[in-house]
Amino acid sequence: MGTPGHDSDLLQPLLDGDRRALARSLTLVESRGPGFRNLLRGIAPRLGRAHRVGVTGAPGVGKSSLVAALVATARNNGMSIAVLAVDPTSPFTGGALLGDRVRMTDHVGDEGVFVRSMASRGALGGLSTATGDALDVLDAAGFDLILTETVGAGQVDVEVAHESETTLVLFAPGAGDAIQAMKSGLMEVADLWVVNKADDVRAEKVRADLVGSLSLHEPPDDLEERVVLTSAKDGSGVGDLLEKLCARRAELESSGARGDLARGRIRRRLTAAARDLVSERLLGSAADSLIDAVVTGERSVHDAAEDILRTDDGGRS
Ligand SMILES: Nc1nc2c(ncn2[C@@H]2O[C@H](COP(=O)(O)OP(=O)(O)OP(=O)(O)O)[C@@H](O)[C@H]2O)c(=O)[nH]1
Ligand SMILES: [Mg+2]
Repeated sequence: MGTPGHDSDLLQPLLDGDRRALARSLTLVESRGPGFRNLLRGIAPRLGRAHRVGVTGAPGVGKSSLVAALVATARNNGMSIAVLAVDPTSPFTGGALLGDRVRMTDHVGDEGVFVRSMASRGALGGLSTATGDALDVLDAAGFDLILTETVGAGQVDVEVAHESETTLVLFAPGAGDAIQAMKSGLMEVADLWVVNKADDVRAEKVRADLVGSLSLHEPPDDLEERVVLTSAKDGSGVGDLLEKLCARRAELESSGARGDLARGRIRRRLTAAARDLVSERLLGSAADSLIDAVVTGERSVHDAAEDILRTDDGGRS
């Protein structure tokens, strides 16, 4: 079934947990290679198992270190875990991400851990589309937890947060700035706020300041609960954070909010996918005659836009 050649053979091994098939599936989907639509169609009925968690925060707050600590803790609790490191600036696997990988060497040979970096500048179809598709592939591969680390640069993090069910925003003494995070809209998308580097004596003050500024915007009842102190260095608080993640997952499930989140994600992705298709058509020669029609005053821009939507795609998909 499907396209001739080897890519159609990826689906079953991917669903069976084959890690080579997983790596190749991610490459296929990222590069929009032949058969990528078939693959995504094939995994569609198998989605929804993984808890999708975004991890963000200013450079140097300890995102990668905390991710590594969460991986270790999750493995000790028998959970399988995938890490997707999204770097919007690097056209290839940059130095920082390489460093992130090195910290994961403890888990080499462990089938329950999978680490992948995504250089999203090269990703066709835009960052959120690429991230959403990659998360689907990882979900279909059967992981309990998927952590997506982003660089804390603003819009990218917000986009990735929209692809996540739970978003952690990290702070740390001496690095990062709560006010900056407020400005970039990250505070609004956070579900849990993490003050990392709790081994540093200044961490408690960062926590208190954070609770103080959050209380201006957030309902006060569970605020203290949603601010978590961790040290990726000595591991303190990491178990507590994982417990909170598991509790939130259970709560999302039982309240029905998880389904609503999925619908919200799908609405965004559908919009993006439709926009991509329209953009593709605008690159095609059919657009030239429409442009001519607008130039000569025969059509308005808005009429021409509707014409594009009516254009037959020639059975391309
Ligand atoms: N004392 C202390 N240092 C930490 C802790 N977590 C991380 N660090 C240190 O902080 C520095 C930055 O850690 P990373 O994990 O690379 O931070 P990051 O947020 O991933 O950084 P970028 O990916 O560059 O944005 C490193 O030198 C870490 O060793 C912690 O809990 N306590
Ligand atoms: Mg990092």
